[in-house]
Amino acid sequence: MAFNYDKYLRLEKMPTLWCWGCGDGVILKAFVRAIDKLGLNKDDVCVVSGIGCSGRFSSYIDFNTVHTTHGRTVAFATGIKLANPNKHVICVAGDGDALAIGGNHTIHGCRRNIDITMIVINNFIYGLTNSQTSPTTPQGMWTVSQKAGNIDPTFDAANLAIAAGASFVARETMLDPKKLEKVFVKAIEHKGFSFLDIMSNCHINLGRKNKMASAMENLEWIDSITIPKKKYDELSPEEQLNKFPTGILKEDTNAAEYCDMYAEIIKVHQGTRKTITQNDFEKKI
Ligand SMILES: Cc1ncc(C[n+]2csc(CCOP(=O)(O)OP(=O)(O)O)c2C)c(N)n1
Repeated sequence: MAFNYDKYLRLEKMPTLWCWGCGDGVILKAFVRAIDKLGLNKDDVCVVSGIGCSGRFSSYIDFNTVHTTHGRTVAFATGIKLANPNKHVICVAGDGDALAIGGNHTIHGCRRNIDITMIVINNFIYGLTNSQTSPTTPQGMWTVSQKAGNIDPTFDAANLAIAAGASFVARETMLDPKKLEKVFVKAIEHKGFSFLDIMSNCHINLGRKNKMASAMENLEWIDSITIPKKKYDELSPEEQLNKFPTGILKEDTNAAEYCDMYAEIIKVHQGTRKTITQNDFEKKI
């Protein structure tokens, strides 16, 4: 039986504003299928997005949604989650949104290990605002803010999240929607901060200006820079250069989660618990 997308979409908002061939639509479909697979009630899901093409995500899906300011998805999501610890709170942000203006919020979300899923739609550029350099733009690429070629070293978003303390970190590309669906299911099921680096195309504002004029060419490039983690680990350091491993890169199911710790703080203030020591939240690794 055909999948009933209508159940989850705000049809009155269609067609989307996304360019023809944009990966955002593929990611949105995989996301909706993951929510369906998890059997979640629409009212138990809250999607928080920022500003950017990716920010439009929250407009098109019929869950609780917040279309907030640029870079602030994790800040809003943190408040929502602390007030509603039983809801599934999911941030969707572009690479600029999540790693440039919002980089600070992102690392502290990871550090706190709050039970939020963060989907970074990484198209390697500021898409909505026409091609400014983002933290994931590869060096040498033409951007409107670095017309002689980007000289800024590229962030590995997943490595950043791992180092900052996220307890679940994965990377996939929009080339394989089935894999996307599976990793969304895993990330949402995971208790703690789950960070997903989802590589996607922007052939209009990255590709066209960097010899990848069609969506297909842009996707072939993404395919050429990604490699399953197992194979990546077998490469020499020289071969690993400028390549990104895909799959689940970190999964720690024992790390203390922020809402759980916060619940204990409430007990202290309510007088039902005496105090809290550092040992109470030590990671059980
Ligand atoms: C505080 C603030 N600064 C700058 C902007 C302008 N702005 C809007 S979207 C955007 C970048 C979009 O790039 P990204 O976050 O990577 O998302 P994409 O459009 O590629 O999905 C910028 C700089 C803004 N809206 N608000």
